[in-house]
Amino acid sequence: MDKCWLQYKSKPGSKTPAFLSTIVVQETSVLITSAVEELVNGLRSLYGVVPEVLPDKMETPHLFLTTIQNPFFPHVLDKGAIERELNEEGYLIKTLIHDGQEQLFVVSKTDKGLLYGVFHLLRELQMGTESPFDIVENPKVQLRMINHWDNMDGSIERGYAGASIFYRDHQFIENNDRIKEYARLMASVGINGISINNVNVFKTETKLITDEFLPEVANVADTFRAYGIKTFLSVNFASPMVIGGLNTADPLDEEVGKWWGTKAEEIYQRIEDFGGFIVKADSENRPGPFTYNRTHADGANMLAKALETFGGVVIWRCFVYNCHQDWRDRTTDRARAAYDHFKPLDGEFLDNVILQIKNGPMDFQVREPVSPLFGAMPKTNQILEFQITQEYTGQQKHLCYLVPQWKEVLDFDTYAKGEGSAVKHVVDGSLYPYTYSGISAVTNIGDDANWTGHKLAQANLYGYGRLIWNPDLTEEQISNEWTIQTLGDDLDVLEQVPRMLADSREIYENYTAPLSVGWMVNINHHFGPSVDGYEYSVWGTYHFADHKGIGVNRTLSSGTGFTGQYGKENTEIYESLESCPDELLLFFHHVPYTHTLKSGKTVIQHIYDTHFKGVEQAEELKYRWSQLAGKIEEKSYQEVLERLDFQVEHSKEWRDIINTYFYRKSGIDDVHKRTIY
Ligand code: GCV
Repeated sequence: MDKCWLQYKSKPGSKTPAFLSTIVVQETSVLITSAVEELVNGLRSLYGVVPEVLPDKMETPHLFLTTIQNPFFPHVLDKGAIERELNEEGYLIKTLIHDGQEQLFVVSKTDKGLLYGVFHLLRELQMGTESPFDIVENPKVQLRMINHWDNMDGSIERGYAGASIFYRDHQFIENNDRIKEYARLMASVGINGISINNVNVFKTETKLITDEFLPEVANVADTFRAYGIKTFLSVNFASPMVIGGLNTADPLDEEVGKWWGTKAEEIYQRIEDFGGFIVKADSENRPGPFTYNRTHADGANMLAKALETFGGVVIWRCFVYNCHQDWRDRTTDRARAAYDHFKPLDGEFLDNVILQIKNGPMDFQVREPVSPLFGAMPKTNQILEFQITQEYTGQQKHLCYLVPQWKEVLDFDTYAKGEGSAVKHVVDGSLYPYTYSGISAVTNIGDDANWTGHKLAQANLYGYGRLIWNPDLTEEQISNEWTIQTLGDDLDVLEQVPRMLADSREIYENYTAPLSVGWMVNINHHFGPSVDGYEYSVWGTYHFADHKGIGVNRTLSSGTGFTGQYGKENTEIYESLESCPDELLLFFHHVPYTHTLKSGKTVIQHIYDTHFKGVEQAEELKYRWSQLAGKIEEKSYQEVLERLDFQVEHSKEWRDIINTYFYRKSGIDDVHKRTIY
């Protein structure tokens, strides 16, 4: 099994710093056991020596792990200052010199903070950082979650890296080893919550909250707990009918409320720190409160009441839209849906309800604007949902590093409370006094030996964790860290790989759907080009290309009015053709192919140019990788090479289909007279 970024490969000639040969730890807990185990194994692997673990303070050099709860807290440290500086999950890593000898302290308020501190220290050591250390870290985001779309038959909805690590044939997999390795990986980047089943909750999965499966859910929760991760479940809103014998799931029905109350009690009896429920309701044919003419607030609050006494939360997804649209109807705009449904309910949700909002108003396209719902609900807890799994971004067969996209979203200014109201401040809870806030994402892992199918897609998983710990980290810092830890510190590798990652999203964007129009994929599986695949369908995902032009008019003045859902400053930017950024043009405007972009090119020439360029860039990616032969472990090298090879061929398919389609539609020649079919 691939160790991903937790390789801890020894460096030839590296000497164990004296202070790492003894670990002093005076407290015990499951989390501290994990921290010590990580440290011992990590140091053994890095330096080839097994450090001694002692319960007593030493005069000789050592590494001291301690929380501020420790009755023997070392007096050389300023406890008051540390208490002020750290939050519940933060830590301090500090070198002090005592009698001319270096001592290293990892200090936190809680056991979880200590575990995070240990992972950070190991990361520094792995990256070759040398003492003295003086690090203070606090995660900026409270809930740092991963969502699984795993089904109990072992399949994963939109999974591109093998089968589920949790389930097979409608049962839990008995051996927990893989889950433990996963928990280590996730804790190492600070993930603190994981939902373990698909938000589309089918028949068997509905029973995850029954005695049939709860003992095994509890088992998984034990494994995650040892790494500071809370377990969540996606639930079926119709459960009272499907497994409860009731004839309604009406959220205002007393029996329904009672049923969920009893359920919650049963769950918490087995899993004391259970995180709560994720709910996809009235979305893509899943049941929900609309059946009973109730609102999303009615539905969410009913579940929230059931979980309230136990400290659980309801994470209610805002991915609600009409998926039975008539393509002839130009007045309904799917992009408007989340805001239209949820904004009017601001203030109606209980305190332990959190709305989970996808980053864009449509659905995880390679580029789309940021959802206008962020910042628009000051009285309702919000978390942001990203998609690490590459559903629309090449399905882990193409290289597409998503950290740049996520950073754009987090840095986007909503202007909700004037300039500086970035999405990152909504989801870190600093813009409004939310009780809960955070970031969630659909994971990209499966049981493939390398976890993510495309080895380089591990960078997305790593990058997600690191970025949501601190949204101000630069993309470069994250990709450098990942590369050194995963692929080693060869100078050529370090020169090429982070650059390949950095360029990859734009490359993918270049040869796929242009200028944010999105969706030109084959239906259902969403892989490969099909320009009109979704054009005459029920899904609300149209580009409206005809012989004159393309794009969706979402303006207030003459379109669907979607631009009006943003704060005034953004409405103005998107509303006007002059100020709308080129890369988002076709999301907001329908324009003739001859419309001139800010770049000075016409739309049609931009389409041709980017598609030719995208293929050249894909070829270059492959070339850059091929230069690293012999510098990267052979199996990974070959696997990535194969995928890059596929990407090149597939990008040609994209280029030729897209260019040919628009050439035939528009009848306009490429000014450079390249081959278009
Ligand atoms: C889990 C998109 C995906 C679906 C997914 C849905 C969602 O529509 O294609 O597979 O369902 O989003 O986020 O609920």
